[in-house]
Amino acid sequence: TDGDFQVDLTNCDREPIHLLGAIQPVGFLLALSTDWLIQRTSANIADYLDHSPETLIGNPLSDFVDPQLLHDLRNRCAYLVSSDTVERVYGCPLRPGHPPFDVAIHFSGKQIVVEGELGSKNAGDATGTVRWMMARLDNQPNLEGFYREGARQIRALLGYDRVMVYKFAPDGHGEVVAEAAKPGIGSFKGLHYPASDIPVQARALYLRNLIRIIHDVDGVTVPIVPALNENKQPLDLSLSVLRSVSPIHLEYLRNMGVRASLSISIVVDDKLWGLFACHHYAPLSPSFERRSLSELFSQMFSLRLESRERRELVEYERRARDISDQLLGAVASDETLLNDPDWLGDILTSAIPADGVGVWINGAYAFSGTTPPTDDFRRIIRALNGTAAGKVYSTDHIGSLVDGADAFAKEASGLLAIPISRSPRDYVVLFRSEMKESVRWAGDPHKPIEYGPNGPRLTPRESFAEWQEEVSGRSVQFTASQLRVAETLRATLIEVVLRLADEAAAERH
Ligand code: BLA
Repeated sequence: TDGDFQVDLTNCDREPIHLLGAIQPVGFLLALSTDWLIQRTSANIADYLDHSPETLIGNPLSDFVDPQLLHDLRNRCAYLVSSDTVERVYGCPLRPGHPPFDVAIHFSGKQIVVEGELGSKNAGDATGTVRWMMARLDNQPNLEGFYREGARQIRALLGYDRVMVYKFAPDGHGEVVAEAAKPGIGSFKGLHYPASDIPVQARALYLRNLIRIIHDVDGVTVPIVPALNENKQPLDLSLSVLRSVSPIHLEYLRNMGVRASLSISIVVDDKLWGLFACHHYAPLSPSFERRSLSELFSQMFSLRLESRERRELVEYERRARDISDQLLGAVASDETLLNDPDWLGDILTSAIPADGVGVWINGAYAFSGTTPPTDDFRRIIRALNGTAAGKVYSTDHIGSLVDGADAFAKEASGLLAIPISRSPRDYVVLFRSEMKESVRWAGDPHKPIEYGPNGPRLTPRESFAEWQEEVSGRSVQFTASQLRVAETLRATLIEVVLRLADEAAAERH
């Protein structure tokens, strides 16, 4: 059963991170029936309600809290419209004369889950804050500035030492594309991390629950009692705001020297585009209200990102059409250009980033940039002839197309082939080098490594070694939009080739 599951480094993807049965020690949790009878509590509940779990369980919540709070909570329940909503009440004392608390409420199955933490000073003019944050974002002329401003705004709001914008690639690995950090702590910008650093069930959860906080990686977690209900089920903590996190992940953060973290999902087109990832080198607990503001900001950031990315794509494809017109125009006035792989390579890679270009026309070949050896190029061409005719073909793993691709993987691991005639087929092929050659990583090989109780795999350097395995023989993928551009270029090149063939035929007669 889930309760017996032992997590280790080989089964990360199966750790039931929503069923760990504990919260972080900065607040309390109550699980109630829909008629507001207490069914479970966090073991520390006496610190908040002056009564032990044994006294509370089975009794109505109304016996133990301020009627005003109960009233507010009942009201909020009406707003729990979807199963993934969490409602919030700020600054409400648990009992008259006690300090104010911030309280979250959501449904977990048929139970009402109430979580509270000591409230803090009101965050001020919340709408004004978000409006100002959005104005700063919208002022940014390009995506790079937009990411950077997003990181800065989150850092200004929450006060973490380091705030990163972490973007997922289609294969699930990620890159730090922007960063705002306290001076003197170095930079992670531009670094890549393996997909396995954030396992699949965590990614799935982060689509439902947009924000998570780790107040202190060394905090002693508080169990929820009873752990199992009468049906032997643990409490599903997917939407909990105090949920304790995987010991494996805590070890990872400790090995990075991080003491507290927070991350907020960036969701574009219903997919997890990336995260705002925040690190602090001491325990840190931004108020619930500020966390909620940062969540709202991230949702607006995501919407803006969606429209910016769409605009950027339109612009990119428009530029690519210009390039294709240029190509047509240039060859029309000087047909020998088509036999010049350097010229062709330059113009094609200005539209589609690649490390090398190979041209195969009428059994003759030419190269520019970093490409596989000639014999391998011939083998690749033969294999390409077995793919669908008249279509652009791409792969990030040439090894799946021909045998023995390991030998030249470093130079060429991925390709995009543009067929430019019918039969026999001629091709222009763009090559991409192996990803592990072309991206950067932090693990400093000169620093001594210290292993934690969960072993070396969780240090950045060892994690990188693992990642090198995962991406061995693979290039950065060609995107859908790059494939569309390649189709445009194919149509242009075919037009050129056909025209040249016609002219050659005319000359012969
Ligand atoms: C979760 N891993 C995470 C999270 C991040 C990362 C951001 C989200 C939780 C959080 O906010 O801290 C990874 N953090 C990174 C990366 C950077 C960073 C890449 O700052 C780069 C700068 N992790 C492993 C392995 C396992 C693993 C091998 O490396 C599994 C055995 C597990 N990571 C793991 C789990 C979670 C996680 C289980 C979910 C934690 C939770 O939400 O409960």
